[in-house]
Amino acid sequence: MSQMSKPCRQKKAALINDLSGLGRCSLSVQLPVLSVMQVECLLLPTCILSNHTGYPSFYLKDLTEDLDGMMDEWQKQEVEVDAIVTGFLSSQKQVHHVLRFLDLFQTPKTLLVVDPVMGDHGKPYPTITPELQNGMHQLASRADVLLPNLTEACILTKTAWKEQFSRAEIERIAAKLIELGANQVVISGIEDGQLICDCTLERDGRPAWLEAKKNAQMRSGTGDLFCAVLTGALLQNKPLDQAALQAGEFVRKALEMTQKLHVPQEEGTAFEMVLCDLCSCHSLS
Ligand code: PXL
Repeated sequence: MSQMSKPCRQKKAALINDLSGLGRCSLSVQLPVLSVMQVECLLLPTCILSNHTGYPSFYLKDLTEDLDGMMDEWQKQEVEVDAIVTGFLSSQKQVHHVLRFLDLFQTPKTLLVVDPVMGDHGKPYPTITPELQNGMHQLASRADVLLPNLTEACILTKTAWKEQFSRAEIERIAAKLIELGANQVVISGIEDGQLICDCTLERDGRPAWLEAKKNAQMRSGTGDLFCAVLTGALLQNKPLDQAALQAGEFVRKALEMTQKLHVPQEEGTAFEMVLCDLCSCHSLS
């Protein structure tokens, strides 16, 4: 068969996350990132918020009751995806819907990326209940790639929070996340003095560290950006360490630009200013 007649296919990802109107997080950052990385995105919004929960108040419209109807229609359309990416869930009930989504659309070839969105800086987000923590635990156990920040990694492994962890301690936490069932783990955005680090661990592998000089304060939405770039890179068949490196570099550059622009903390990361860095044309295979 000639090269010309070889069938080509664009990669597809289902994004299960909230839609926050203000503050640049979740679907509103993941969609542009993955689109520019040439991935077709199918969106399953878990809830709609006026703004993310880091603002002093927020309006939340829960879409739990709508998820089954959306999935049923997707099933009728015989939707097939290369990746499923999960993020912010508003309740334990939504975990059950995500598990049903996996039963319907996950195949042995599907990459399941779980971002167990639950908290930051040692504190759970205001929407997190003990039941939802248990649900996230269940979802994390099924992940091909699990992407917690250090707060979420501690919640999932029932590790008491403290301001400073040694690298050996963090590696043990990563190992516990693998024991939980995840195949690959990246604990991202670990602040270590003047450094910002990511710890990666693959099942049967050894922990590896990526580190860069901290160039700006962390902001909400950086985990969502990291997750989207990493997923896009994995869908371009890059190995985990390279994908994490690309994701980390993108977030750092976006944060640096955000600082230069004096963007208020709540308004998140001005990733739009560096989005074109991700835009290289890849030939289809
Ligand atoms: O960036 C994580 C995130 C996602 N979705 C909502 C949030 C947050 C963090 O605050 O509030 C609604």
